Amino acid sequence: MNVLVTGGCGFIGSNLVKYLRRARPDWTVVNLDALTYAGNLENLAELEKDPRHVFAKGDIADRPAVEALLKKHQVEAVMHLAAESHVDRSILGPEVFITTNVLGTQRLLESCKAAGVRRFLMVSTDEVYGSLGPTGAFTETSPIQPSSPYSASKASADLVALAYHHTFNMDVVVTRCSNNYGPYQFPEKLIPLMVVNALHDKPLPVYGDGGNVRDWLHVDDHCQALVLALEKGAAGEVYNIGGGAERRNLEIVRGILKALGKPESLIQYVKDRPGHDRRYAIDPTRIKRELGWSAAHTFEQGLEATIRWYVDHPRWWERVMSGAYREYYATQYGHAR
Ligand code: NAD
Ligand code: TDX
Repeated sequence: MNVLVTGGCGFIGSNLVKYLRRARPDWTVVNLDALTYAGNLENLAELEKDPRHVFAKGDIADRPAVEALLKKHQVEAVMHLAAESHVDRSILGPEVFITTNVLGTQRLLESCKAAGVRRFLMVSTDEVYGSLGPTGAFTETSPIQPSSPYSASKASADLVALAYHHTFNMDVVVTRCSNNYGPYQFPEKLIPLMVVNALHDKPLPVYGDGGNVRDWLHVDDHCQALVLALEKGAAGEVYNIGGGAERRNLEIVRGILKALGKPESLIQYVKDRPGHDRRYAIDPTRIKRELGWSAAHTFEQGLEATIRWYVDHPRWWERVMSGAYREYYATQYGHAR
């Protein structure tokens, strides 16, 4: 099968492209990525000579180019991950979130419709459901109540994708997952930011009282769930994906400091994030029962391996944090394909 992955040079996307090459070696993966600050071709350096990974630099919103790409490679299925993904950035500058996540998704859907793509997997987030109190978990029928410009843009995009199913009979499946962690995550998200700061003996900025809860999912478990949803999910349906690992932010930050042998005095409580959701938790009953998915990683082992990965790859995070290198690398490799 020929599959298009959008955002395949980002954190989850690059892990997904590599996962697909391992788990579905006979598939050709076309990777469409605009290489924003969050996209980095170096994440896929090991696939540079792989004929079954085709990189195309481009914007999901560029209808003629995307339609031509889909037709050229006879793409049968799309796994849509390209997005602006960081909540704090959406508070500082919401517009690009609407442009990329909402308009970009709608244009991509149009291109897929025109090119006759058979299935469209929309990768969404549990943040569309808003915030939970101390108990309970999100199910697929929980109300959509996003709090941030980021989550509102993702909610809009996944509703537009479902509307393309109902209105145009497109075969669309939506997944909504909890917080991912693992290698290659840009050091602006909680876990890699805290690891990198701790390694530099810099303060670790904890928002509010550090009591906010996230439900952590290892990126490889997420990738496995995405492939199952693509292959076996029912058209027009939503599947929640959660790792069953609820942790308070402060617990995680303390765990990172302990693993690195750094003092808790590095923790710095800072002004809370505006509109900060208190708690997320996913009820993954549906994907477990209907698609046979379960998480293989325990959080403690996964976190330890992730911390080790950042300790072992300082050149990766130093480079992705330097824009000049990213530009250079794109010129050397990205445009060559
Ligand atoms: P990321 O920010 O690491 O990567 C996003 C990728 O999309 C980058 O490679 C970027 O270059 C690309 N991109 C951005 N705008 C583009 C455009 N207009 N055209 C083409 N490519 C573009 O994001 P991530 O953390 O890997 O998240 C991937 C997807 O999963 C997103 O849709 C996000 O909303 C969703 N998600 C992420 C998490 C998480 O914990 N990271 C949780 C739930 C859902
Ligand atoms: O410096 C920080 N200090 C801090 O206390 C940062 C960056 C975060 N936090 C807190 C805010 C959240 O409660 O840590 C928690 C996790 O924050 P992020 O890593 O920014 O993730 P979150 O806002 O939960 O969103 C993530 O999960 C859902 C992804 O970024 C989204 O793309 C995904 O949809």
